[in-house]
Order: sequence, then C-alpha cells, then structure tokens
Amino acid sequence: MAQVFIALGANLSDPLTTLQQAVTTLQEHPALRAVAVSSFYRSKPMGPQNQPDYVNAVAQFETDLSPLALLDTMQNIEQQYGRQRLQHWGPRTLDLDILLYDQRVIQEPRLTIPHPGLTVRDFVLVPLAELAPHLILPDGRSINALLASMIDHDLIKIT
Ligand code: PH2
Ligand code: MG
Ligand code: MG
Repeated sequence: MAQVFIALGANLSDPLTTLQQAVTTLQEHPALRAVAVSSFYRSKPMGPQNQPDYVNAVAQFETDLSPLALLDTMQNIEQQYGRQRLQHWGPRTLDLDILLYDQRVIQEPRLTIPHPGLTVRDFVLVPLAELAPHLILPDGRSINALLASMIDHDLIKIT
C-alpha cells in the first residue's frame, strides 16, 4: 500500500465543521485506510486577501489507489461538499490536495507530486511535521530544515 498525505483546507460556510466532516468522509472511504490526522489550524489566506481565513489540516492514509485514481477520489469528495472552481487561490468550501505519494515524483498535466506548495506554506508544513517529524522529501530535503527556514508562522492551532 502507498503512504499518502492529504492537505485539507476550507474557508467558506463553517470551515471547521466542513473539515471535521471531510476527515470522517475520508476515514470511512473504502479505498483509504486512515493512519493519522493533524491538529486543525486557522490561517490567513495566501493569495487574494479579500477572502475569509482558512482552516487547514493534514491527514495520512494508506491506499492501493493509483495517484490519478486518488486524485479522482479527492475531487469527487470536493464536489460532494459543494466545491466550485471559480477563482485561482480563491475561496473554497473544501480543498483536498495530495501532498505526497510514497516517495514518488509525478509531473502530469492533472497532478504534480510532491505538491508544489508544500515546501513554502506554513499551513501545510506545520501540520505535516506533526504527523511526520522525520520526513524526508523525494529531493532529499528534510521537513525539519524546511520548517526552520520558514521565518514566521501565521497559524493558530484551534483543536
Ligand atoms: N489554499 C489556497 C489559497 N490560499 N490560504 C490558506 N491559508 N490556506 C489554504 O489552504 C489556501 C490558501 C488554494 O488552494
Ligand atoms: Mg486543490
Ligand atoms: Mg490547495
């Protein structure tokens, strides 16, 4: 089975409840075996600032789904939660991003793994480091070094 890390984010209509429900939806999914879920964090929007704060978390699973089948699964769940693709980096009811799939490096039109934002977003690195403090990325960088090089964290732990 592949070890995968999924980033969850939401900033519309009660994002904390949405994220908690989304974690349950993922944990109950027949193709995913839940391993761990991080704390939940409130974060300032990256990108357009005229949108509400986000709630972010990271969850770890094992799966036999291929990377693209996993992407389809995540996008189906996003749609189940009323996700509409309106604006790049704009507000969203639920965003499920595949961060890592084992140590695979994937560059396809629909899917880039590791997730390109992983190394520069505090709202991804901090919860990921909670679950995998000794993680080494496929390019050899350690999550600890990435966290240490991040100057300020604009994050508040909420649960
Ligand atoms: N997701 C975005 C754009 N901006 N900002 C925060 N704080 N958290 C997010 O998850 C986020 C964002 C696009 O996916
Ligand atoms: Mg996304
Ligand atoms: Mg995203």
